[in-house]
Parts: sequence; structure tokens; C-alpha cells
Amino acid sequence: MPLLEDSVGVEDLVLLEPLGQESLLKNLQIRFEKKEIYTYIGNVVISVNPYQQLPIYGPEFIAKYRDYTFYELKPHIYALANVAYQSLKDQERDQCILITGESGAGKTEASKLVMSYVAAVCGKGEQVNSVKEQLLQSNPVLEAFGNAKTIRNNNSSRFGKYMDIEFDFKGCPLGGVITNYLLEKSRVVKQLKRERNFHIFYQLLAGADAQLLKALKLERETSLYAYLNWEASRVDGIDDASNFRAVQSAMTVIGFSDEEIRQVLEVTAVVLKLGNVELSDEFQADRILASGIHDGQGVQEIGELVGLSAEELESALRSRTVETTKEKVVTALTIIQAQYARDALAKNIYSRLFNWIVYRINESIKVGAGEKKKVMGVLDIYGFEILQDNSFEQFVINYCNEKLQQVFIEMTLKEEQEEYKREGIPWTKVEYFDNSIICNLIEHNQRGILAMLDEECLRPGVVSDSTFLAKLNQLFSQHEHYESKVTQNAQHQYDHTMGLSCFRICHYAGKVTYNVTSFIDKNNDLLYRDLSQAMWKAQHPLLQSLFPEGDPKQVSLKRPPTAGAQFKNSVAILMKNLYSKNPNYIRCIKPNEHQQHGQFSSELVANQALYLGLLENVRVRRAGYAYRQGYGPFLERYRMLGRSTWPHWKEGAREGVEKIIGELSVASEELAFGKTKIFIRNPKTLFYLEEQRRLRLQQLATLIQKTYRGWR
Ligand code: AOV
Ligand code: MG
Repeated sequence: MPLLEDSVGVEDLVLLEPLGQESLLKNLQIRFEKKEIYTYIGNVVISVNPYQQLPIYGPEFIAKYRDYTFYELKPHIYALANVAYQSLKDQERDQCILITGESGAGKTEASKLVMSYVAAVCGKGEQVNSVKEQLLQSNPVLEAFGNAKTIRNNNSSRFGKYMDIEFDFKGCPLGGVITNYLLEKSRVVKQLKRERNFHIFYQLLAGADAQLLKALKLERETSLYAYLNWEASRVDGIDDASNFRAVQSAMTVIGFSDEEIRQVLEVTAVVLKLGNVELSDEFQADRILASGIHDGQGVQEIGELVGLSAEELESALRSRTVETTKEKVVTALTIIQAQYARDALAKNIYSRLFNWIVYRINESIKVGAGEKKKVMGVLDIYGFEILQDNSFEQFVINYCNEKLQQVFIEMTLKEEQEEYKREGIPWTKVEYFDNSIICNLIEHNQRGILAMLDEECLRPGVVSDSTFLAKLNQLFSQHEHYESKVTQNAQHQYDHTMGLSCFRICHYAGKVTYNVTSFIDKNNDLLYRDLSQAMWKAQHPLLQSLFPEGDPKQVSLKRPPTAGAQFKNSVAILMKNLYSKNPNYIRCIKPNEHQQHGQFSSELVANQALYLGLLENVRVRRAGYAYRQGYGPFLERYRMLGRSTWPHWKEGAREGVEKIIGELSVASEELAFGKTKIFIRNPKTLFYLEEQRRLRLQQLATLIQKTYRGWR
């Protein structure tokens, strides 16, 4: 058995001896240093981000993995993609690929590897190739509008993405559906130091030719734009200008018309220009702006870009109309309110534009109703985040990760145990932490944190972030996964690290302190009606379509669902979707905090290994069997190895399998015979069977050749 002394460690942690947190880490490290970034736990792939291009991708590798079964070659994402695709084709079971890990761990790259593998192996022909191209080209477009440089990752996804790729019964791709989750829209108006706004803004300024810039009424300098953190406008390794051309051509491949691309860029320009609308006292005092004031020009230009009268936009930015049954009252906004309104408008335009882009891509790649489809889902969602300051965005991101962990626990660990039970195989229970208690704390319909937040948002009277926090503190003072200054006082040592406006959740991945400031506001996600009405009046088909509620005929008194409620709802739909499919896992690990190749920080990896539950995963796998297969397919594959089963076998599949195993004298403790499947404890036994099979095939081929020659 390959042990740690082995130069590249073990390829499957199930084989690790002795097994423990330390040896597990050491094994990952040895492999990482040998540039073996993939390791298995049974059928789960662990991927450690190499932060450098390794020569292990590309057509020759794809061709190799295509022809071998899972355990025959080195661990690789291609092997997992191959299993998922082949099972989809052969077994009529929809698949999903779940990619988890923290920010910068390599999820998005992994999802692209899966997609490119599947695209390379699934069918040929002009029609099929055009579908493949559209699916693949959705990546650069979504990354341009939805990714940004953060401190943790130069290309961090700031939205969650789930993509169903749909195939016909032969396994040829037909199209797909993309679902996006909560874009981090606060980034549009403000970024942390050393972070950037969404890539598209920089791409546009760097890559547009002079004529396009002029048409969009933009200047090339990023430092001229208040919404762009010019401090971090350049990023090593990112060529904004050439990416801009790639995005434009990708949009064309997907099927956006030139007119649509132009409109998308106009709306993007409007967002940038809104940031420069400076609000001054005169502005607020409802005086007509004197000509020559910089603001006036900005508003004017926005108006010209999207066919909107400057007066209309100005008035929507400066005042608020409250309608009662009897009258309309117009009040001027204070500077603070007007700035808030301007930023809210910019965030809303941008996030709605993003949703529209996803919608538009889906229009191009959608598959006609009524066609029978096989589906492979690929989930690449923002990783768990523990920042210095954690707000509403981190709260929902972490909630989503908590749910994914639940799927992982339920589908892998429970499913594994239950399968043994179903198959009547003895099983020693493995203890693991069940995080449903934390999921409940957040999502319980009446008593969860999200429900409390909604209740506060909808409650008449004076509500604020602090009334919300007070409510949480009261309700969860005894909850073992909830802490705050107040509950801390009562139960724990006084904690100086936590502010008065904070609460803390003990997530499965660690403790996270959330600051409640603007929770109410972000959850409400309201835009003054004056602004949506102004946008709706724009003579710009795209912008207008983004604000349907601005149509005076459409005015409804029904409040749209809150951001939290919408998110919870879409997560629930996602979970249901995932549970209906066969899961395949890629667990991504970040080796260091500096985005550097060759650096392996044991402490950082240890933490991730812990919360990804790798050790528990290995234990479950080890307590059980690494490989299993139904008697029928097993017999088919290895029939040629038995004296009695070859060339003909007339009895049952199970009896045939027992015969082969008996004749090959495989140690009995290596195997278990379940009701419908054979279970093999150690992958090495499988290697042995495969090797025997290969030899036998060679032997048979020679035999056939000889016979053939004899005939001649
Ligand atoms: P993430 O998706 O997990 O973070 P990415 O997939 O964006 O992380 O990976 C971050 C960076 O690591 C990439 O831009 C690459 O430079 C590098 N990288 C990742 N995987 C590989 C690989 N297999 N080979 C070479 N380089 C790689 V976030 O989206 O922030 O949670 O929200
Ligand atoms: Mg990503």
C-alpha cells in the first residue's frame, strides 16, 4: 500500500495510513509540492489551487481521461467530469457537479475545466459545436459583469452561478439554463481599498476605441470616475483592453445583436456617469442649476445617452413624491438622502442589467419545451467569507454555504450509510457534525434570523438595525450558535472584539461576526418610485425594460419580496434541484493567502480541511467500501476473468460475480456482497481486477489474431 514515504503521497486519502488530520495535511502538502494538485477521497476530488499553469490540461489529457475509468489514471477533474458525463449518458441519471471552497480556492476555474471537458467529449457536428460555443462563451461575459478584483482573488465571482447543461438521449448538448444568485451590487458604488469595481468598467475604458468612448460620453481615465477605485485600477495578469474585445466577441457568439451590445454598454456608461453626479447644496435647494456647473453637464449627458430629459432625471434625484389618496406631496431630499438615492439607482441599474444579461444568454441557449433532456448541473457559488467587516452580503453568502454543507452531509455521508443499510451490509456508525441547527437558526420560517429581519422591515413604526439586533438578542440568547455582546455578557467572558452593533454566528466553518448596520436597508432593497418612474420614461428600450414597475399603469401596492426572502427562496429551489440529481464533488482548497504558487500554508489548509469535513469524509469512506457496482454491470465487465463465466454464463448475476471472485481468490475481507451490489473495500483490489482484465483482453486479441491467420 502506498504510504507517506511514497514520493507523491497517496492518490486517495482512503488509503492513508495512519489516518489523522496531520497525515492528511502532510499528504496534501507532499502532493502539492510535486505539483499533484488533485487527490481523491473515494469519488470526491480535492483540488489545491496551484496558482500557476500546469501542463495537465488540453486535448491530449482529455483524450486520455476519456478512455479510462475513474481509478485508472492520476486523480483529475477530468476523471470526475468523465464519470459524471458517462453516467449521464449510460444510466439515465441527471448529474450535478458541486464545487465548494473559499474565495480564491479555484472553484470558477474548476467549473470551466468541467465545462471544457464535457464540451470536448460530447458529440460533433456544426449544430452541436455552435451550442457548445455559446455555452462556453457565456463564461467571459458573466465574468466581465459579475467578477471583480478583491483582496482575496483577482478574479473573484461576486455572484453565485448554477448552470444546467442539457443533453439529448445520445449525450449531445442541446443548450442550457443559467441561474444567478445575488450579485454583490454594493460594489458598484463602493469598494474596499485595493479592490476594484466589476471588471467591465475597466475593460470598457481601456478597450473601447476613441469613437465608442465618445459615443458613450466617457473619458479613458479611470481616475475620473468616482465609482472606480483608481488606486487599484491595474491588476497584474489582467489585460482589460484585450478582455473587452473578448467579451464583445463572446456576446456576438452567444447571439447578442450589435444593437443589444451597444445598449448594454450605454447602460454601463450611465452607471459610471451617475457616480460623478455631485450633489451640492444648490442642487438640493431646488434652484435651477446655473449653467457651467459640472453636475449639470453630467446629468445632461446621461439624459442624452438614454433619451431622458435632464430635468426629469434631476428632479427624480432631488426629490421624492409621496402619493396619498387625496394628493401628491413632493419633498426635497437632503444631500445625504439624494446621495443615497443616486447610489441606490446606480446599484439597481447595474444589478438589473446583470440579470438581464443572464436572461438574454438563457434566451439564446434555451432548449425547446417538450424535448426529453438529460441534465448536468454545475454549481459555482461564492465561497464562505470571513472578512474584517461582515455585512448582509456575507450573511447570505455564508448561509448559502451552510446549505451546501448540508447537502454534502446529507448526500454523501447519510446516503453512504443508508446505502449500506439498504444493501444489508454491516455498518459502524461514524459521528459527524450535522449543521441543520445553524441552517435553522438562519432560515426557520417563523423564528429564523431572515424571518426576523423581514418582520422588522415590514413592521410599521420606527424600525432600525438596532431594533432588529435587539430582537435577535432576545430571541437567541440561549442558542448555542448565536452570540452577541448581550448574550456574551450573560454567558461568556466579555468580548472586546465585538462591537455593540454586531452579532456572531458559529458557522460550521468558523465564527463570523456580522455588523447589522444597513441590514434593514439592504434587505428592503427599495428604490424611490420617482427614480423607477424616471428610468421607465427613458427612450432606451433596454433601460426602460429594466424598470417595469416605473410604468404608471403598472403601479401595484404589493411590496416586492425582500432581498433576504428572495435569496432564501432561490436557495430552496436550488437545493431541491440538487437533491434530484446524482452529486459529484470538487472540494477546492486555497494553499496560501498571497495568490502565490509553490506556497503551502499548513495552518490555512488545516482550517479548510477541517470545515470541508475531509477527515470525516475519509472515515466514512474507510469504514465502508471505496468502490461499489451493481452485480449486472460488474459481471459484464469482468466475466472474461472467470473460468466458469466465460464465454457463457446462464445463471444469475450475483452468482456469476461470486464465482469470478472465488476463482480469482480475492481476500474475503476485501469484499461484501450486498442485495444488489458488490462492495470493494480497497481501490487496489479494483486496480488488480482492471489489470487482470487488460491482460485477458490482450490474450483474447492474440487468440483471435491467431485463429484468423489460421483461416487464411
Ligand atoms: P474561486 O472561484 O474559488 O474564488 P478562482 O477559480 O477564481 O477562485 O481561482 C482564483 C485564481 O487561482 C484564478 O484566477 C487562477 O489564477 C488560479 N487558479 C485556480 N485554479 C487553477 C488551476 N487549476 N490552475 C492554475 N491556476 C488556477 V471566489 O470566485 O473569489 O470564491 O468569489
Ligand atoms: Mg469564482
